[in-house]
Amino acid sequence: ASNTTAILDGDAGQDPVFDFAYSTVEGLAARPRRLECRFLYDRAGSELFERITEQPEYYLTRTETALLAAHAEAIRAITGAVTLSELGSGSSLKTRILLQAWLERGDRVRYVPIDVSRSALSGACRLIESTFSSVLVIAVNSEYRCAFPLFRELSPLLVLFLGSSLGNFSPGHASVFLGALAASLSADDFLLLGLDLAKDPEVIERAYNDAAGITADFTRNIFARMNRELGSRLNVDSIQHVARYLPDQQEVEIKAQFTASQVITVSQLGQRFPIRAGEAIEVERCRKYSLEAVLPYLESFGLHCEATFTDDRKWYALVLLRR
Ligand code: AVI
Repeated sequence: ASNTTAILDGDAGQDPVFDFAYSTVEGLAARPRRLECRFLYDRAGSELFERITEQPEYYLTRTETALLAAHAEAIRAITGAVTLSELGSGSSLKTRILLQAWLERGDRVRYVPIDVSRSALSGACRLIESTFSSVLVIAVNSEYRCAFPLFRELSPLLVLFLGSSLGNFSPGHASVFLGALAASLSADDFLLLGLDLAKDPEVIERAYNDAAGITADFTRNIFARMNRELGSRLNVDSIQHVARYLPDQQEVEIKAQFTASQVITVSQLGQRFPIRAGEAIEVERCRKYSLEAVLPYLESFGLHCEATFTDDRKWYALVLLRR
């Protein structure tokens, strides 16, 4: 008899459905119950999120895009002709504004989008290649952290982390992420962070309770995904989206409230979770920032503020940091 040794690639054993099942079971067994918001973004969820960004109440994307358009040249003047890399690039729509500013300075540009969604990456690559023939695109299909080791090779570099996505991380996760990201950058590399600022609670609550109900569908989609992938048989119509802004915590708390009792079955792992009528499960947190507090926090990771760009209403900020 001969021995057989199997060597698995780091990611190769990772089955996305198992990952979702395991995380769902962990979150439903916890108290208070909560789901990991990264599972909101399957194909249907990503499409719903794109529609959220078009809703009149959701000011974040529109404001950030306007800031990029107004300040792309100033950003390029500070960073010089660096490689652009984007974490969670999605459709790369906003990034085209920066690519345009880079090309106007006559540079050949290298763009490295990083995203877990292969379909979003290939769509973005096609779009960029057809719009900008002199941009070299190297797309990386992975979780953010798996791409961090590449950053040394890509320096000099500007990493983009836009959309206030940092706000969806738990405080612990945000600190680990920023520490690891800062450590992966070389001296004089840059990070451009998009951050939604604390403001009138009514404006914030409206953004997460749009009249067309798209954000509500986005919340319910994580349960629809359980039906599709985990063999759950939930009536998603009886699940209500509840989004409240907690001013003291500067966070929007998004919950799914069950209006009737139901059982969440995760067949792969042989688990059942009875949910009572009225019970709420947290699906997402969206932090809002004040520049006075966030700049010293970023500095504590060795990320030095080079410039901040805000709109007239001070609703949103682009923060350019240097390592
Ligand atoms: C992706 N992220 C920054 C969005 C936000 O505003 O926190 C996700 C979102 N959830 C509901 N609406 C938008």
